[in-house]
Amino acid sequence: MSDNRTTADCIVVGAGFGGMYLVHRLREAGYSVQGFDAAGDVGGTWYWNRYPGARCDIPSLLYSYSWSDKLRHNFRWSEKYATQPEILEYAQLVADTYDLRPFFRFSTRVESARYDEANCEWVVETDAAGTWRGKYLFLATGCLSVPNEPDFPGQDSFQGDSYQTSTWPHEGVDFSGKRVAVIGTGSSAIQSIPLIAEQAESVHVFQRTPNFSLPALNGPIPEEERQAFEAMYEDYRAALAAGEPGIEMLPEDWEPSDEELAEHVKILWNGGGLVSTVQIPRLTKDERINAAAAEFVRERIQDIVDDPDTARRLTPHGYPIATKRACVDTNYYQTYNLPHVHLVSLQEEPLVEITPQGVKTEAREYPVDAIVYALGFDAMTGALTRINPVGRNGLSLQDAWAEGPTSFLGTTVAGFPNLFTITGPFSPSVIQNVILSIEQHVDWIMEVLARAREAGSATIEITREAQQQWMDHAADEANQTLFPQAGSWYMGANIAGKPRVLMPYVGREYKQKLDANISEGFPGLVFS
Ligand code: NA7
Repeated sequence: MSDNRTTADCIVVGAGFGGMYLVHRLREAGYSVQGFDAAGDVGGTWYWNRYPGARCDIPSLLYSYSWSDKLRHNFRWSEKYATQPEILEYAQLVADTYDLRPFFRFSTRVESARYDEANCEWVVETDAAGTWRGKYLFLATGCLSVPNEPDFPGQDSFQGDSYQTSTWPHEGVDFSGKRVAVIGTGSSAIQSIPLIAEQAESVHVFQRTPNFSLPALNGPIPEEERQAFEAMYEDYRAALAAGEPGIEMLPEDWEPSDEELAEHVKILWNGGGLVSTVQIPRLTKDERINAAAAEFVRERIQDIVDDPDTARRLTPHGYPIATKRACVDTNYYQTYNLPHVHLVSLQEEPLVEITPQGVKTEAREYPVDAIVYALGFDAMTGALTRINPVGRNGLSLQDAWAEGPTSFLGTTVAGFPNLFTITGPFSPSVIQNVILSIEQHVDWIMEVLARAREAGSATIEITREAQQQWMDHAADEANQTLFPQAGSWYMGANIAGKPRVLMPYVGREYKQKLDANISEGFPGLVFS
């Protein structure tokens, strides 16, 4: 927009799938909207994560908005698990179809935000568009948007090229003839290593914790599968609306014999990826079920990897499967059978420093031409605490969250009136299809705003009591699971000093609770 406005009813931070759907709905409801994103265009995490092999780990047909038939009919996912360029293309189609770009300022970072209590509005400082004021502030900043920056001794002395998977060069990288080190073995590394290995002269992978990875069995979507999905689409949408997962499931109280269990966990190898983990009832709750699934994957690793020592080091132990997000790969374990690909276990030889020539562990120095850091993200709260909104009585979010995040439903925080988070902590967010999580939050927020508009309210705020009740309930649900046993980014364990708490809400009936909150007249929310 080329006007000189510096106010809007609604300020939206983030032009990923959360921000785009929200802006669309806000506009439709007649609010004035100003969005900001530090990226040069829409796409959120898919704008930045351009590393080789970057893909969705949810089937593409499901990783799509369910609110627009127009988009569904105008976009054809080509593969079962879509590539980053294709997902970005989809995001661009969303922006084009609903004319969303004029409502965003790109290449503009929101640096801070403060609630002006006297005027009941948020004051937002940006790096490229000055100061903005808005009645409502929406942080659609994504769960995986703030990179865990490398901080190794000596890293600035490295004379080769350094890359981060999460901020990959737009022009791509050619590793032909290069000796490459990859540090990290999360999803980003597991997706990129097989492709880097296709080009590089040698690859050394520095692994701190082995991950469980499931085969994607990726490929073009067969026409009959596409048609079958179309045929059941309305049922699928109805299931989601009712708060059901919309995928085939066994009953939650399934009590298999050991033989039945051993047979059923084989679905982890059928290409369903994360969906297949959900199709094993109580996988993240029941030790016996989890152990059988974990053992099945361990055996597959032993089958695939030729060198027994490499297989042993690749085999995850010490935490239940799926309590760190399982990875979905194409030829990851197979890649270690290539003679020029080597696995270095940082548990056996801890990393000491980066030298001008390469990577030095306690055992030896590995000379390389390029280092790829695949270290993950300050997940779920990182983007929120970096903006660090200051709410009532001058309390900042960082201070409010010093002992760990707080939230009601993952959408709003006590002490921060008129502020909403999309896929915030204590909502399912990354535990379910995140596009679905986004839609649930935006839809709930629109109901809340409608109520405020009807009542002529200046502020919307959750009470501390209601927030505490939700947090207690979320903790209860978390404690019935195996998730707290893993040092995962779900638990904040990948970032030094971050409070350890299971951030995604893992109860089963989240959508039902959102719906009940609406139908019961928003208990806990104060409209004044
Ligand atoms: P992840 O899954 O957080 O993986 C990061 C990896 O980097 C993981 O193997 C970490 O080991 C490793 N790491 C982090 N810090 C270090 C240091 N200091 N030294 C050595 N190794 C380190 O991030 P991704 O980007 O791969 O994937 C994130 C999500 O994106 C993924 O779950 C999908 O949802 C998509 P650790 O396990 O912490 O020992």
